[in-house]
Formats: sequence, C-alpha cells, structure tokens
Amino acid sequence: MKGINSQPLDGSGLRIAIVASRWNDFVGEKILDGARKALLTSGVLESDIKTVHVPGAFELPLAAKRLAASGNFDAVVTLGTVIRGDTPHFDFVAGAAAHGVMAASLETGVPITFGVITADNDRQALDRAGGPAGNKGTEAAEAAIEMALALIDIGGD
Ligand code: INI
Repeated sequence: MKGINSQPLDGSGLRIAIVASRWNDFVGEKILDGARKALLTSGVLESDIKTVHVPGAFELPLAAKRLAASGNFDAVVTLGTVIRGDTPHFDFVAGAAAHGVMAASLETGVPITFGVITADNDRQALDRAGGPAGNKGTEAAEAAIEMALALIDIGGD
C-alpha cells in the first residue's frame, strides 16, 4: 500500500477508530474486513484499533465526532453501505452521512474518512467491497493513515 510519493504507508504508532454501520451488513462486513486488514498491514497495532457499530449510515457522523473529539485517536474511519431504493430515502441518508462526516472532521480537526458505498443495487455495492471496483473500506483506512501522517507533518492544531 503506497502513500504520498509512492512511499509505503507507515501507520505504526497511530491510533485509529472505525465506525461501521450495520445496514446492508452483507456488504458491510467486507469493507470492515478491508479496512482492518489495511490498517494492520500498514503497521497499526490491533490494540490501537477501536471498532464501534452504529445502526445505519445516518448515525455515522455523531459516533465519529464523539470518537474524534475524545482525543484518543489520530483518525476515524467511517464505513457504511447505502443502496438506492424506490424512494428518496437514499438521497437523504447518503447526503446526511457525507455532510455530517465532513462537518465532524472540520469541527474536531481530526481526519474522518468516508468509506461509505453509495450504490444503485447490491451488485454495484459488492463490486466496491472487494470486487472489481476495489474495496471502499481499504481505501478509507489508507486515506485515514495518510491524513493522520499529513496532519502530524503539518503540525499545529
Ligand atoms: N441506512 C444505511 O446505512 N443504508 C441504507 O441503504 C439505508 N436505507 O436504504 O434506508 C439506511 N437507512 C437507515 C438510516 O441510516 C438510519 O439508520 C435510520 O433512518 C434511523 O435513523
């Protein structure tokens, strides 16, 4: 796994929280697995990873914000799967999750990455959960490490 300038990402010493939503868990378990493996491969210790579950993607921002504000983590990874149905519910849930996660990150100053799959159907979602379109959990975990390292490099608060 490569970070800035194609250097391997070194997550050793970083403390990372994962917030995973339970909706569409047949996809969720695959992106959680991808995120955990990416962190461990980068050198984050198992004991430095905290995993919390929430009901749905709508609930991700509050839990992520609480974890970020605790001061106990260098970055937070949010994971979820929102699949389009026949109602506008998809747009409300996906939009609220994206905006809420971004707001929580900016308000706390802690990187919170967005590993939420938004898909039209189950197939599309699975493609992004370790299928031909990659793994959104892996991507979000790698982004969390890269952002944590970037903020340490930048310094300040
Ligand atoms: N939550 C999801 O994470 N994915 C979905 O696809 C979804 N759909 O389709 O409704 C969903 N809804 C639940 C929502 O996130 C909240 O948990 C619920 O509204 C309670 O606040």
